[in-house]
Amino acid sequence: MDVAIAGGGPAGLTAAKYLSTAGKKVVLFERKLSVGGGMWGGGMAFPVIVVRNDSKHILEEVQISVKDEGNGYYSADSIEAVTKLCSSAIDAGARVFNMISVEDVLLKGKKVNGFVINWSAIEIAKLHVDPISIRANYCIDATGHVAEICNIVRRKVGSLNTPSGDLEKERSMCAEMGERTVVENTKEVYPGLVVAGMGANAVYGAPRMGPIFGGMLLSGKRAAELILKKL
Ligand code: 48F
Repeated sequence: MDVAIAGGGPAGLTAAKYLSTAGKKVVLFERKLSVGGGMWGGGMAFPVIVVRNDSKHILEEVQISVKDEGNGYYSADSIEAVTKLCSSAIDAGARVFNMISVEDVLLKGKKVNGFVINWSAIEIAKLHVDPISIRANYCIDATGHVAEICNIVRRKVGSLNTPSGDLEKERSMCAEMGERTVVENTKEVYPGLVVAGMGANAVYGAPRMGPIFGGMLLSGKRAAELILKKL
């Protein structure tokens, strides 16, 4: 593959959409039965998400209706947002697999070179079944707060491209700051591995956010742009 993505939340789906639209061969693995991650639940399970005017174009590009709430804030239906974002990625050519967990990475020299994957059901049941691997020129960690793939790489190689070399601690909620930093922190955290979405703030020690999702969308787009420059 050109790009393999771990996690089908807003950041992973947006990255898949832009990379596929640019003609890249993209695969996305989602552990759960459904993609969408934290986006389904909107804010406190009311199916509404909020974005700012800097990201609403990403929703509009895939025909998601947005409502002007004033002061530069817009709302959208979270169910419509997940479903249209995912179908736009698939329409553009991305292959999305649900119920598959990324459990490890392939390392070639000092570069992440693909994922080791297994069925989530096997993982959950703790069955002794060997996984398979897939090669990709670039990988994206879009696993959310847990930043699972960055944690795996950190354990394997000892040091990431962060100020301390380690994963920093995610900071407490500050939506305004988090919306900005999640885009700034979307980086190649180790050669071949870009971290996007909430994982980017978790890895670089920036704040979490509430039901504001524009930063996640912009982060997914930025991950795609970073990778497109390299491929
Ligand atoms: O958590 P998630 O929605 O990540 P995101 O795209 O967006 C974060 C927001 O939803 C929210 C927020 C908004 O302010 O803070 O939290 O950064 O989606 C991550 C997806 O990755 C899947 C997980 O099931 C979820 O759907 N996932 C996690 N680990 C793995 C995985 C794994 N090892 N393999 C495959 N999928």
